[in-house]
Amino acid sequence: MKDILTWIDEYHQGSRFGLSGKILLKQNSKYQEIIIIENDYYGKALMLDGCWMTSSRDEKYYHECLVHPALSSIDKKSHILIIGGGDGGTARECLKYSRIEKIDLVEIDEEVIKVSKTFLQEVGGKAWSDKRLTIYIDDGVKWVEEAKDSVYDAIFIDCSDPSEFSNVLFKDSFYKECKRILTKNGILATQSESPESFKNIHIHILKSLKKIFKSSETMYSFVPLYPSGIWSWTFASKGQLNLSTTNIKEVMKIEKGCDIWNLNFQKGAFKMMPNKIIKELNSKNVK
Ligand code: SPD
Repeated sequence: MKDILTWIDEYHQGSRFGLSGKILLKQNSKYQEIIIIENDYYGKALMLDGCWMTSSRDEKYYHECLVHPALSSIDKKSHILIIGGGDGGTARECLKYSRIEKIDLVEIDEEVIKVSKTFLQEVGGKAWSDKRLTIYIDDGVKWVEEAKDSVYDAIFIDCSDPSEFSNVLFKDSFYKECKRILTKNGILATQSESPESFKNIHIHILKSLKKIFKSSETMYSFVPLYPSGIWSWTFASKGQLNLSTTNIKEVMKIEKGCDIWNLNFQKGAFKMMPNKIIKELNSKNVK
């Protein structure tokens, strides 16, 4: 007998972004609804509280862009913090660098990790068994507030879209605490939403980081599964950002192992800011 195919949609501003397939899991954790669907083209996809998070086919569009611009510019033994990232994709990309000594992954929802390990094994891959990775089931905001000054060389904010539950991860107070716990030239890397389908929050993130850090830069690319496709990642530092300048042998090797990111792709991606976003960033009317 044929499997029954169901449509699962993310509803967004009068549109829906859907996948059809077989639902492998639908459950509520303490924090959110978790769905896994298996689609012929995207593979297995994870949805949290009605929003697509990742899929085994297109996750590299997202994780490679979040991690490599930052880590290909850090040329020293490093201690990394990942906030969220319970599917393991960000940790997997970080662990490609031999100079990463220790990663603290702080995920509030243990179920996301369990479900990802069960259904999305290829996303976390070998990261889950790498001794450099330690998982803490905890609140990322509290973790950052309680961390000592200047302890992390890079912080990756791998969070969901803003919601009642995740709003705190987009606040100035949180970014200021991240700045405090970064080393002198440490880098904050965050997914910064879509300039199209989440324009207001996108502008808010860029303005906040520009105001709080000495330097910040935004790159644009696409994540096919997310509303409108176009997505962004922003990098900030209390020192001068010099992204992907450690053009050493290891970076070249990592580039070869990537599906999406490479140094040339990145060069273009940092020049892709749509004009309407430039205008809004330059306008005096703060929203
Ligand atoms: N619209 C979805 C934004 C989600 C960004 N985080 C995805 C988590 C993948 N590790």
